[in-house]
Amino acid sequence: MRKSSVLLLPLVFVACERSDASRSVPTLLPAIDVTSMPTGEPLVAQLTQAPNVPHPIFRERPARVRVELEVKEVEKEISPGVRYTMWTFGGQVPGKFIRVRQGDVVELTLQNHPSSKMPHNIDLHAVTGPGGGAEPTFIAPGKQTTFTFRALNPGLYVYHCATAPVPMHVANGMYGMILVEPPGGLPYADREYYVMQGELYTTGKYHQPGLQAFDMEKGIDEKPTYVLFNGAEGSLVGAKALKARTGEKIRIFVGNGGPNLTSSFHVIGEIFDRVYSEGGTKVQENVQTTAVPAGGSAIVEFTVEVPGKYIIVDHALFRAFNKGAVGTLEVEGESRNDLYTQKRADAPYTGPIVRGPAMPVIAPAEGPVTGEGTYKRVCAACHQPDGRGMTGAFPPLAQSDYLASASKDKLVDHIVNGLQGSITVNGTTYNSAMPPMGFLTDEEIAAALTFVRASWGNGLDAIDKEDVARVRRATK
Ligand code: HEC
Ligand SMILES: [Cu+2]
Repeated sequence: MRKSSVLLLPLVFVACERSDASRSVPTLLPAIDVTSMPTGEPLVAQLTQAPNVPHPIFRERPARVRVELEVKEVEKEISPGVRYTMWTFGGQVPGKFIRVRQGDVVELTLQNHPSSKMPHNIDLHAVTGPGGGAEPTFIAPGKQTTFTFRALNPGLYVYHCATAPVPMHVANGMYGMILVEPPGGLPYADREYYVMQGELYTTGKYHQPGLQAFDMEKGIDEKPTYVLFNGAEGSLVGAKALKARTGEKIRIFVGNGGPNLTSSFHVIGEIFDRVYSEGGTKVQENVQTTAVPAGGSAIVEFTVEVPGKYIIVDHALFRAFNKGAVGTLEVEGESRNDLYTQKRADAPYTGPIVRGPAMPVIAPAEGPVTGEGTYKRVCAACHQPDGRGMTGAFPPLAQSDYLASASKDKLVDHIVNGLQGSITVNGTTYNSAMPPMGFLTDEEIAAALTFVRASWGNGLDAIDKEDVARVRRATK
């Protein structure tokens, strides 16, 4: 919660203490000094519209920073054929992204466009001071005003309009985010994006076409017609999808304007390596879904390994499927079958996949790798120690015409990637499945196949581990 002005004094004192302590520890970063005013001409903050984020701040010390935001009431398409008069900070929903540094003195000018019908103001959660700036920024249409605050705490903060009726102004799109970077900034990321969730309460049903009005009853009941990312259905799909390449580290600044719901923010098929929960300083690791409260935020970071389309959702799934809360992240790059295989052709249903004994528990290899050893340890449970298989379940390897005629590469592929579907061995049809055994080393696979090919009178030549390595690479 916001600190009252009574709390401001001890806070400044704590900041001084911290700077004293850091003096004894050699560091490249200057301690945060909030007792003296930054000098020099004010810098003009470059604000961005979602999903873009302003450049990181490399400044070594606090500065005076000028932020200019204009409130405009504009009719927008929120879904194909559905229109709504959004009240915006900067012409879009969510409002423009502001990026400053801890200790900065922010001079914020709020303009209310002459075409507006309502007065508006701004409450920034990054502000220390009662109301977060709401009272000094209250302005009628066609007016502007400036107020100054000091960004004392680092973090990712929501801002919103706080003019009565406040929930209506927020529901109409009056929310955005301000990032206050710690000294030294956040760790490097290849791409940064801005995604903010919000609800819309329309008089018409979901997808009912035409210009929709605000429905106060639905708002009070907390039953939104739409739950959207970045102000419109489809704002993050197709040509507007977020983009990345495999191997890149992605950071998403996630916000939730609400005004009512908590978001269960999730990217399908990804795990957040790091989450700055609630937009604060502590990092949580290996998170599937992060809770983003109304009027709150989270910074999520992850590296994308596998190319393809990742769907971004509020995992309260009716919101994703029936209220619009869907976005996409499209990742380009080399496929990674070692991490994730694509669907193979559908095989006819076969009943229990492996008939006969269940998959044997394979003991770890002991001592040097030999063909016979690997065969006994891995293959013999199904194909039997004498290689004669089991009628109706496991085909023979002894004197197998399939083995004799299949190419070496094909045999290797069967072991690495498994084998299923119908095959005929010595006139008998088997329609079962051999599990993939890619966990075996190249050497083990080569040795086992060489043993099989040389034993039981098969009289076939050796397969070497380079062959296995080549096939493995080719089928990746
Ligand atoms: C869990 C049981 C199981 C294990 C373990 C297993 N196989 Fe198989 N194997 C099968 C089944 C079942 C088939 C037939 C698959 C089908 O019907 O499509 C098969 C087919 C084969 C074939 C082709 C058909 C033939 O008879 O010539 C070869 C070669 C083969 N396996 C070699 C091996 C080798 C070498 C190993 C050890 C590295 C091994 N298998 C381990 C179950 C197994
Ligand atoms: Cu407003």
